[in-house]
Amino acid sequence: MTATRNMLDLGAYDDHAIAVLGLGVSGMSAASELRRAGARVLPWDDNENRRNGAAARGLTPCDLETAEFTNIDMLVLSPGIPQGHPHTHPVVARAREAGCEILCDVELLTRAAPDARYIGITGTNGKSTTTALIGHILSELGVASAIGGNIGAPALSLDALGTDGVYVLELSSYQLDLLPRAVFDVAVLLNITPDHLDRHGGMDGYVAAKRRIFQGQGSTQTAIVGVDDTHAKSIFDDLHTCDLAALTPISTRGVCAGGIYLNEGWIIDDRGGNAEPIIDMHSLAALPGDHNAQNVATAYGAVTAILETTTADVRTGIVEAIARFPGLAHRQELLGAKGALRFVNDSKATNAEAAAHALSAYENIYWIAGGIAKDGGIAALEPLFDRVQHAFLIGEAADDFEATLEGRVSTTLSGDLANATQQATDMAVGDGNAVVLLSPACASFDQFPSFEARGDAFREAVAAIPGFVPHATGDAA
Ligand code: UMA
Repeated sequence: MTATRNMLDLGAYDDHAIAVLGLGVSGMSAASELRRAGARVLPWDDNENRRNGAAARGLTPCDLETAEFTNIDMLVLSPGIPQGHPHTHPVVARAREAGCEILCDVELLTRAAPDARYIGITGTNGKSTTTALIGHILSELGVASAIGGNIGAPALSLDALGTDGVYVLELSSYQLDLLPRAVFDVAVLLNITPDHLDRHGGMDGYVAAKRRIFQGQGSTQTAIVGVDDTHAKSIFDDLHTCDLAALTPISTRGVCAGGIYLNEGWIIDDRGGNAEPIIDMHSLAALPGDHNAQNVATAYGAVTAILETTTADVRTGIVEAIARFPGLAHRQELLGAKGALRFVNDSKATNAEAAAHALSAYENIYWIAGGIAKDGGIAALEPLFDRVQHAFLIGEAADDFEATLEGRVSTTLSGDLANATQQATDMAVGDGNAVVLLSPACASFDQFPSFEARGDAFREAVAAIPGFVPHATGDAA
């Protein structure tokens, strides 16, 4: 039996002329849902294959570079399409000239379901884990909820939730630039470090995009902000001038008055001024490292804010749900163990900065790395090399990585992932509390179609190891 979706009501767009530029994940979903609601959809993509794909699904492409925008009600833009830096897409320029409203699918969701509640999560790092964790906690507490946005499920593919429902949306800086009116009941900014600078014309533009998550918030809305980096901290300081229901700082650097913070391994809630210990981070095998403490503290803050309660029952429910969170696939995902030897899949780490999180989280590491390196390779990871017992190098970057590691870490040129997994296991078994860590610091495309395929291949290779026991969710070993 096929499950039926509880569709969003987009009836307000019946017979409206709506241009949709970009027919990838978000654009195709927006075009299909709007057409279903009776809108006259004008879909376009610069890539001919995408246009043909849309045509095969009954959406007739319309060249928006020559369309008359004065007759078009709105332009739904895919987040990846530039609208200022490094250039303005010509269709965006035409729409602007004609005064046509430009927005993204997330804005349409907030307009289609105005009575639902919204948690928006942004930040340079950790937003997918935090989004998934909040969604997981709400669902374990029995709250109708759905997660989507940048994490993968496009906003208009989500179910209608009704007035008690909570949408938990991961928002990229690209999407935040395309939200003219959306207001989040709980808006979360985890952190800001340089990223996507080309697209925002530099750091100021990037920070300004992140700041937009708090736009329109007032006395019934909550802002939650990580205060451990200077950019996010300065936004936090600015928000003091706003009349908010609550402004909560998050820190992993010890006591943070009035906030939620990590101190001596525990998440402490000091919003009520009584420094209440909430959860021991050491008990969360699927969420290792200080960056995950930031994600956990933030998720706890967001859930209690949206539920407007921290009663003992709710707190216990949240803590139990966090303990059962399996982690996200391919992001420091604990696959399981052979005896004391753990296997961690961090295939999503496609650059050195991402791999740094995993290398910081463990101490006795048998490291599988390589693929197609980014500029700078793994040189920036040098302060973490002491944690690596041996590196097993794969793919195009293997020789360069071997040169960087020379004199610091012993290496094996393993060639491919299957060899690397076998060799790392053989060497690491019996070495106390060791970890075989796939955290490649590289793109996967030399040997795999995607980082997901690379992580899946690692999962399969590990599952075939005699004596391997998969990680049971909630097992805090
Ligand atoms: N296109 C054009 N002209 C252009 C540029 C792109 O026609 O000048 C077309 C492409 O041919 C393609 C489509 O636009 O067909 C792609 O649109 P898109 O890049 O916006 O990507 P989507 O497939 O719609 O996926 C988007 C998000 N992608 C980006 O923001 C780049 C996905 O985030 C998100 O999961 C998805 O919507 C569902 O909401 C991915 C991402 O990489 C994970 N995000 C960036 C990040 O996390 O760093 C921001």
